[in-house]
Amino acid sequence: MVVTGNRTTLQEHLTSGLGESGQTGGLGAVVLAIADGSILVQQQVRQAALADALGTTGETNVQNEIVQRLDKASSDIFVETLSASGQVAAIGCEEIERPVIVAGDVGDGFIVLMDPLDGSSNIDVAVSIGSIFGIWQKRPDETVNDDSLLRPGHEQVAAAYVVYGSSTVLVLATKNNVFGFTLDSDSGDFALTHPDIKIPVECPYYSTNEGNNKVLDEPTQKAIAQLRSKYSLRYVGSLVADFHRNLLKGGIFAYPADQGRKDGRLRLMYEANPLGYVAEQAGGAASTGYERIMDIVPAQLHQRTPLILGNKDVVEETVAVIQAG
Ligand code: AFP
Repeated sequence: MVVTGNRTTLQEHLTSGLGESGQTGGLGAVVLAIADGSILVQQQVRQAALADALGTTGETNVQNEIVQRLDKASSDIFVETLSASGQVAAIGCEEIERPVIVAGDVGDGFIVLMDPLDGSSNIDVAVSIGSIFGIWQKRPDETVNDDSLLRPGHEQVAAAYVVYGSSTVLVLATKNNVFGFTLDSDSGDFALTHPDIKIPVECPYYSTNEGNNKVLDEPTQKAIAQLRSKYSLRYVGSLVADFHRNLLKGGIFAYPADQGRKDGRLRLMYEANPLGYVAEQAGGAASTGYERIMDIVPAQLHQRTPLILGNKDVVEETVAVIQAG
């Protein structure tokens, strides 16, 4: 049954509604490549057990993490759809050590940094996972090389993520605009279901790995204790799923630095920058605890960062406790 009705499709939105972004068809082609890839990925995610495609490849990635077979499949799918869009000059991927430089002239095309399947450890147990994308415009006349990908988050022109949950939802952020589209699996269209998303002022939830509390420094323990005393805990362990809930319902996500991980756990270019950009366009904020995520000038493609992300007021309160020492 097709339930899309007369809702605006993603394609229609991209044709008419890029609004304040100042972007036109080129960005639209990149977003459609993400949408097309995500439809293939969600099919694989939903059928993985049946197709005997769960489990690991037996390899570790550049982050020294075990590669799941679906990590590899998702990475291959998005590299292919983005490369075929004709608008992408280079792709940085959590699963691939060096950037993929796409052959051919893409004019003023785009650079995409992605985590093709976030939440790998949840794949085998049917818990929500997702894909994350940060999108930068190539500098005019630039010949793209590995260093072209090392751009700060505030230079993103768009960011997107897809949640593979009880429904498949694609959220697209451009300047001051965040829209959510739900996949109608019968028609194959993403239809607008969440227009003009703003993080609610109320903040019912905090999301953090409470098991790490003992290895946090004292100021960070105080900050988490403050969150614990005021809000309900919700923690999926897939950043996309935790962020998506907090974006729609109000909430804060925290994966701070700890004694063993001075640089935090999450990746700046594939997780913190894109979701920080989405949060800011929806009225929220993203910080390391000491610095706005969007202002970090990256030194390495795969670098990690502490991340405090969500309702602006609560991010600011949390950061203030950390900085007070
Ligand atoms: P995986 O992709 O290896 O499952 O990691 C997921 C993740 O990067 C992010 O999505 C979660 O928020 C975070 O790690 C969970 O980390 P912990 O398991 O240490 O809480």
